[in-house]
Amino acid sequence: MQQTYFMIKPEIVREGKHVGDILAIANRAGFKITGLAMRQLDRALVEDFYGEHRERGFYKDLCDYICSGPVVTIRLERENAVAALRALIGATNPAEAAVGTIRSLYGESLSFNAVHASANPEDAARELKLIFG
Ligand code: FUP
Repeated sequence: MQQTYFMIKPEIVREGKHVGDILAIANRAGFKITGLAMRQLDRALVEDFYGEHRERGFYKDLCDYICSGPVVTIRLERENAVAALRALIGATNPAEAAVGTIRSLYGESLSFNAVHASANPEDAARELKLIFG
């Protein structure tokens, strides 16, 4: 069994209509939810979380956006969880995400793409530690 970090981003939480649908998609794909909380993340934590993007032009806007309201933080467990969840959410840009993926269903744009999932097992371990301690 492998664990990964999944996060439902502020615009979806603010709208309040699709959080359950997104969790159900994960459950139907065989993921077990082993941690779940709706949280307003601290700015410093978010800057650390997205630290690999610190030098990129979109970093400040990305941090502003993730801090703009509560997110749903989720720990998921499954065999091959990291790769399986990345496949389930689809490409970073919803316009390029495969039909039926979470970002194709609920993402608005590259900047507002509904959800986050850890990119690799090292990131999963780091992100789970940051968020769940
Ligand atoms: P992903 O791993 O799919 O979440 O994508 P990245 O780590 O490359 O990017 C992290 C977040 O930055 C994305 F979810 C969206 C945002 N982003 C932008 O806003 N603009 C860009 O050009 C690239 C990424």
